[in-house]
Amino acid sequence: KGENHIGALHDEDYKEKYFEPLIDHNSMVYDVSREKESLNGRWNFQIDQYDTFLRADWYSNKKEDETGLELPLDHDFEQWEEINVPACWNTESDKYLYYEGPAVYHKSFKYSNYGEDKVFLKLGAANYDSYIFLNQKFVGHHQGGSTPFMLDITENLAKENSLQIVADNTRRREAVPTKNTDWFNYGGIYRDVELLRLPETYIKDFSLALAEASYQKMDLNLEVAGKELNGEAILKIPELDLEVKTKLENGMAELSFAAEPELWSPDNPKLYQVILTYAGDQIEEKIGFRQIKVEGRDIYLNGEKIFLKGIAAHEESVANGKAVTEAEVIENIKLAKEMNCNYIRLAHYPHSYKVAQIADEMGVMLWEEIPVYWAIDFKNQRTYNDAENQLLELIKRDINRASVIIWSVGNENEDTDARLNFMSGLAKKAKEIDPTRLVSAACLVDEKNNRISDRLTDYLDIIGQNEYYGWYIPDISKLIDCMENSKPDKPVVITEFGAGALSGERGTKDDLFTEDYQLQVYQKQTEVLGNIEYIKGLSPWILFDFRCPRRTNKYQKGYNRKGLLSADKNHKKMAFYEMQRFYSEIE
Ligand code: GCB
Repeated sequence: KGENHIGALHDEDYKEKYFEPLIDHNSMVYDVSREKESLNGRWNFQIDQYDTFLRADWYSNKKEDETGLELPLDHDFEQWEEINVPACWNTESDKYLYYEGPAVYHKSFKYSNYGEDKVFLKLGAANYDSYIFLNQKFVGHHQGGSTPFMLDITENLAKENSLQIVADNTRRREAVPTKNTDWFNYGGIYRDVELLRLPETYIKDFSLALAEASYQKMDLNLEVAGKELNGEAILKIPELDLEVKTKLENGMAELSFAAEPELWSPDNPKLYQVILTYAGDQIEEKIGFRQIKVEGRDIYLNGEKIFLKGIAAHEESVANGKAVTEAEVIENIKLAKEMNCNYIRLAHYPHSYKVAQIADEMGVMLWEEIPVYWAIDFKNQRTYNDAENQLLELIKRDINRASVIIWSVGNENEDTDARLNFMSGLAKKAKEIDPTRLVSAACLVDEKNNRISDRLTDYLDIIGQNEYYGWYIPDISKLIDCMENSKPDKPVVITEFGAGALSGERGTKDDLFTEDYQLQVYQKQTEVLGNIEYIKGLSPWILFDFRCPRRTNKYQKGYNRKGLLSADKNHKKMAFYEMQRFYSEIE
């Protein structure tokens, strides 16, 4: 904009005016198994509390006025301190632990063309708003703190490149999630930053899954972009001796063909190497095939009734905050398996793409969720658009992961008309885009009538039900009444129950925040829930303790202590073994 170099803009709408439009799911290129170049590493970093980078055009890096006289710049990208990318700034230095707001990242990189036609910049995730500037130009703004996004930077690239990203984790009323949540608001670019080079014509998107209600047929959906939109695509699955061809029309193709793969399940996480070729472009990826469906009050995996033996988990580690490593993901899945789980609820926002990839390999089913959490601004159309975009970015990312069986459109929202409209819209969207999975949401108990009842459940395949009998509702005998008062016409998965316990803290069965109290709640919960016919799964709250500024008593000290393990995962609480026992005995 350039009209005000000191950034004393009198117009507080500067973001909407100058830093739109938004980058959305339409700009994503399916990239899970594609080779990319990493821009991870050390970046220059500066907290920018007053948003001066955006207000005062720091990105233009204008060093002289029109007459050639030197301007007094308030920034010096190359001289700023260095920080790791990906990482949460909170865990990088104590001085950033509680910082919320804009911060600027700077990186220089070289580029030369190797014959590619297009180059995309990809961010795995940055919380919550990201503003991207390349070589003194604004190139895009993305909203949403946990989903990946891409932008075509082909036209902006030079031999020597100067890249700045403003990551702003300010909590906002109209955002998704909104201001108030029960987890820690980490900041920064906390997943990979990468470059993707593509040929003139490239595969933009594809999904491959068993056709509805069939074990002998697969459906391929394919979208290509670029110059050649009417050519022929070839799909090979060498292990099945399979090769099929399909002709594209205007860049799109849908194909059904005969194929009888061995089925993916937690006990047999079979994956096939799939090779998709179009024009000069090729994708090779490991994909599993399975059927998940609901009939009456049952959930079927590959035609067999299943019980979801689960546990809920946040994406967090003491060392890395939300920037969890592959080793930490593997450790979490191993812990769940040790508890005899076949399923994990990834609460309350999209976790790293690594989780679904590793879950495919290790054999565990997943619930994936978007952060439509608590009191969202349900009447706001922009909020809806943001939520839907996060949902679509997540679905596009994980569409070919057999481990993902459920899309959740939110958690614990009051049953109002505006909320029903908003969340049923999301549920319908998920069904429309992806008929191969189930849709759910974690609902609240109707406390007045003490029963399971929520208008949203009409739009869900599985009723996700949170309940805290024995904790927020101390009288645990009400749990039986609640279950008996309810007549759900669908399977119910108890998406949360739990109790807080400081690791190692002992006491009587009545002493809150002790492991003994927590154990007792788990014993009573499993005793009741194990005998309710319509309950087809559990994911107690939660695998390990997690940081949360709302929790300040002497046991909590900034942590939610409902974990079955301590936050450092070094200590298993007694209730861990109760769940382990319960799951080992369930058919
Ligand atoms: C809930 C929320 C979860 C909280 C939990 C608690 O119902 O879904 O995000 O952390 O309760 O501990 O209160």
